[in-house]
Amino acid sequence: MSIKIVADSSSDVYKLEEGIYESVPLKIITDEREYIDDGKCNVEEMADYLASYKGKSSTACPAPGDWLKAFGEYKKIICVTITSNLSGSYNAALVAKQQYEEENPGSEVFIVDSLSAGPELGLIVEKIQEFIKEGNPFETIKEKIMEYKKKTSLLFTLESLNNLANNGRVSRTVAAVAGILGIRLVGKASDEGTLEPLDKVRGEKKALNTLIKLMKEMGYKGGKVRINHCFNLEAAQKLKALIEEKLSGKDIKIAQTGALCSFYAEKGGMLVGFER
Ligand code: X90
Repeated sequence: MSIKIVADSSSDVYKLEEGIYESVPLKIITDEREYIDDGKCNVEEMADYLASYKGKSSTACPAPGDWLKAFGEYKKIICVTITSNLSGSYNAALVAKQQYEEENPGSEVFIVDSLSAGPELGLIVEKIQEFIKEGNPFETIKEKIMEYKKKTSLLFTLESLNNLANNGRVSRTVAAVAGILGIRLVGKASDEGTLEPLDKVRGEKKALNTLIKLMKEMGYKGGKVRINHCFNLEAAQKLKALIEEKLSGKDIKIAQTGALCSFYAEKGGMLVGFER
């Protein structure tokens, strides 16, 4: 039995080395341009363009048809979406699931609402791949992945929340905190899948130390960490070293955020997904 994993592009996972996987793109839209987050998008060019663009910019989640296309011809599909509290992606996947199962008797689509974004989805996708590789039945994978999800978290540090506020994903009051030069907002994905501010700090060093302190408080014990940064490789590398040194972290990987996460995390932003 082959199982297909499908995730939206908020996961920053565009392909997997092994297994059957497909990423479904979100889009970044301005009055003049449209960027499709398909892993081929030039994120640096997009960031530069947006920095000089004065008009409105927004994003769009996949339509049910986009999910349907990705489901393809598979009998068993596991689908991972960005938090349903900030995007319509989950609902679109749900509509696609109903249609797919109706049109393909015997098929099943299981949807995981990550209640998160970026590297926490990455961890979930990786784990599903692992469960499939181990030869677990579909039913077992469904149970195991929901258990796993309870033990993963997302922390972030953001230098600007302009795009989040302009698109109604965070209140103006929260966004204003990071509007002051040099101030970063440190927060987490809440249990409801919203942005929960935890601290405001000045400077990179303070931000990194705060992340370390929070990871410890949240129960990190040396498990997997995935750091996705928006043009801030140096800080990501420093964070990795700190996690290794202070929290005995071992399996830590660094990646650049894709188009959707880069749009919202903005330059300097960092997303940290980890196992508790
Ligand atoms: O449907 C759409 O158009 C997409 C909307 C996405 C809005 C949120 C994206 C967040 C990206 C920013 C920091 C991490 C926040 C995590 C909160 C759960 C990453």
